[in-house]
Amino acid sequence: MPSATARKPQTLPNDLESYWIPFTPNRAFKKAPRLIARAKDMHYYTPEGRPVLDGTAGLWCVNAGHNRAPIVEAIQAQAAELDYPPAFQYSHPKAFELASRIADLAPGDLDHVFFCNSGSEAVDTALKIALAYHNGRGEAGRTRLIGRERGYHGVGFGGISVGGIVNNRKHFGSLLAGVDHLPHTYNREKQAFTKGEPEWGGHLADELERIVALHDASTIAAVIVEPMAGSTGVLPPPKGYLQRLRAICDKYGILLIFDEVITGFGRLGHAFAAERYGVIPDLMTFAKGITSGSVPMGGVVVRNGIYGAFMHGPEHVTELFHGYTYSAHPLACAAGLATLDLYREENLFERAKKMEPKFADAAMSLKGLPNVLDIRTVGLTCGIDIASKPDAVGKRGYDMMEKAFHEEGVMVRNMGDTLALTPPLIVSEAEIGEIFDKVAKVIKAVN
Ligand code: PXG
Repeated sequence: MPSATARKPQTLPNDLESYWIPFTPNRAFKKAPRLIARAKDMHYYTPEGRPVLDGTAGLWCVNAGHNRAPIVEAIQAQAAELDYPPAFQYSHPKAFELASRIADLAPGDLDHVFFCNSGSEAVDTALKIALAYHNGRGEAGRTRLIGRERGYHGVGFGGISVGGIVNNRKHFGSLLAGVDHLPHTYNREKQAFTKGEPEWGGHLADELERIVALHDASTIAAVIVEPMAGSTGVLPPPKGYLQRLRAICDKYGILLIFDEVITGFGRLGHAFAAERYGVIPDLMTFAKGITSGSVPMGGVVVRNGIYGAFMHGPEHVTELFHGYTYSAHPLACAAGLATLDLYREENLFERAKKMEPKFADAAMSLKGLPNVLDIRTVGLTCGIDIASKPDAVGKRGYDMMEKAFHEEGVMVRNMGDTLALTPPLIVSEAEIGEIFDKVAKVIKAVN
């Protein structure tokens, strides 16, 4: 006899109240839930079995496509073999194997990997390494962190402090002290309907010179930017911008951090955006695509000189007082190794690069539809700005996302009134056509 309190398996929850859903209007969701019960390759399936084409790779993470057999099998085997060894003072072989594989993929001498469990943790880790690096070298005055307007670096206090999204900042007090921001790089007048990197805007990197002049280089630890700003609507870097940031950071001994949580693992047609732009940052964060979304994992890749700067003093003393219980969790490492194998066997990064022009053409075919103000593309990524309703900013974007899911069977992401399409890298040409046809219908239908 099952006990009275035993849980029954259920496909549809009968109580939606208890779960506080992140970054979601809870009351609207609970009136018309968007539930997903399973997934395979390019599709999600609702509990009723209705297919929904995945135009967003989940939240920009399922780069290899859903529930791929080699990843699923690697996770299953790992769960049966080793659940958890202590992450501090002990480790397990797959952690070292995965770190070497990531170091091989990363450009230049980005050769050391610190693991954590999310993009937010990766950002906090990178900022802390930057501060500790200067501190350990006797430049303890270098404490300022420079972010950028319209930047998204997750939701930790470090990430929201250097981030540049007002709603993510304004409710949460005074944040980190000593933070400044570069201007964002978007200008619709100069850049509208650009495929790839815009011609205009490279000079905005020189704003870092102004910030250095204001605070003095001796107070600045690091600059952090997304090579392509994802969450605020897909803003590819203007031509020459990242190269100029690198040169200014070098001139003043400021560390450059690329937040590659979205751009890592093929999204822009390369292992990392650093490779696409030929710019090697000092630290590089990753998450999402490392396991194709299957198990939470994040991390920071660090250049030799930075890692080396910590490796001195008595050998029994911990070099960096930082880490997480679940750093390099066996399930995540097993998933990461299987995911990297799959990316290599199926040449998924190159595939993304080859598909980029077709994807861009399909996206630009939406130019001229009602309310479409701008379309930007880079890699397998597209942002579409929709005119806001004067009395309800974000409403059109929200309605389009909802209609796309419930009526057209396609998943799109809305950030306010900007739609983002970022499909898994296995997307076919026909599926690209299907995604944009469905999005066009939705744009026409919502007024
Ligand atoms: N940095 C960047 C550049 C990100 O895009 C994070 C850090 C934080 O990662 P975690 O794993 O802590 O969520 C992100 C996350 C969207 C969207 O649609 C973007 C993210 C997450 C959810 C939604 O814009 N990026």
